[in-house]
Amino acid sequence: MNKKTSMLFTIAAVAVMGATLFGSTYTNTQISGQALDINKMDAEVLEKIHQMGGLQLVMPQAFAETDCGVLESSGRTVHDFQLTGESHEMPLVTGETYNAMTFSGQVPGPTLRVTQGDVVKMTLTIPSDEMVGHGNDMHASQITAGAFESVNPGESTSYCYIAESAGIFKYHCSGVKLAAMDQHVLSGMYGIAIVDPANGYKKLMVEKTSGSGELDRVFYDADALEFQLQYNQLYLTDGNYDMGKMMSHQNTATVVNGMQFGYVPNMAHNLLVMGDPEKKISAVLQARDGLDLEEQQGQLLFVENDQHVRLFIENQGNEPVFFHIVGEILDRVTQGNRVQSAATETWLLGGSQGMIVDLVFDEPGVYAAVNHDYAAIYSGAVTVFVAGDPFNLNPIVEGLGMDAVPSYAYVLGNPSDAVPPVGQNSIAHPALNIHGMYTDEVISDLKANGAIPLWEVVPELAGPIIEVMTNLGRI
Ligand SMILES: [Cu+2]
Repeated sequence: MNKKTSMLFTIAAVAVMGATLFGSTYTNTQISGQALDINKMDAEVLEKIHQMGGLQLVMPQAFAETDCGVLESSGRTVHDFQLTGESHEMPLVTGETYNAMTFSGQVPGPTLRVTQGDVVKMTLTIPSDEMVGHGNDMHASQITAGAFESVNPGESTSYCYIAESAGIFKYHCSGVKLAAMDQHVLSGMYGIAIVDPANGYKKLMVEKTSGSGELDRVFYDADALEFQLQYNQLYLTDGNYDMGKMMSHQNTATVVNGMQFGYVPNMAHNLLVMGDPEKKISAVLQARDGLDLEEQQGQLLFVENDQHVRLFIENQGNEPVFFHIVGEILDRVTQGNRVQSAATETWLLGGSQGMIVDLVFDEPGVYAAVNHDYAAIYSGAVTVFVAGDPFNLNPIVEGLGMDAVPSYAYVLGNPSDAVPPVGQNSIAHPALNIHGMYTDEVISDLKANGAIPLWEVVPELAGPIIEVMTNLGRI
């Protein structure tokens, strides 16, 4: 069947389907008895239909180019984005586990970062021992939904597209021919693509007032220290996805980057701040306290004061996100490549909506990013930022033989799952520590790439830290 005949066949099929749906008006016989006799279809008939005014076939030039061969040799930068669809048991904050579905052994899946106009070649492979098929719907693409067709176990499929629009975009499993898509996404098969604007990010303007009350405009360079935060929920019964709970919006956990209460203090922070690893900084929040939790242990997000910080935030879930940072104002909110707001307290993200928040933490301190829905806060949506040196830890840092630091990231690193790949206006993080919903394989890859397993390093440093703190009279 050549292309033209195939297209006509589709028209005939649609016409017949229409006849079935609206059987009282048109009958199958009427339709086939009029013009759509596929055997008699030729250019003349096409022209007749065209002249009738209702139907015009424009194939295929009007469609976006998606042919991988053509796009790969188009001269554009090509990103080979390879994912595998894998089911794994993953830990919960309660110490129990749940049956997770992942892209490449992590929740959320790996972040793709490209520049507007680049070509993405997405390849999804499903290992042969996986029980079900999976697909990948990338919201950064503008191509036919047919490309997101599920891939069977033991098979691999690719599709290509040009990332035409800048912004942050969800990607997610499309289930098995759409069936159980909710289960797959809410069990962990989601991630983001960051498409940097072709001309880079804009400078950040922050309005302040001088001592006399006059308005000052402070400009920060486009380069920023960047983080990614993805909000979602779990709907579980005995460690398995519970569709009934999802349908009634009764989630069992609110997760940020796949984890409940993932970014909270742990015993190392207790020691440094309170002088005792057992004395909790926050009795309420420290659900992930303990070296034995390894990469699941709570970690904090460290930034400098007066530093341009850029947050990529996506609502992957089924509930709204009212994004707010306790003690801060969101200096700029961008969606796509358009500024939506400046100096705003909270910004609302519906399901499958993302935004870029630019801000500067002026004062040394502790700031909690929350979903300002109290149910979400108390079920896991608390992410603690520490700006500058609010606990006067630099004397301890210097006592350990290091230079004073502008943020604790220079000592402890920032959590690997909260840091996106480097883009064209990224300030490099001083170090990364291993933190996230990862399989052992992902953890060893991170180690090989230089991320620090703090659960191994901190016990070795505990002795020297206690000695310095004792000498300083802090304990
Ligand atoms: Cu899936």
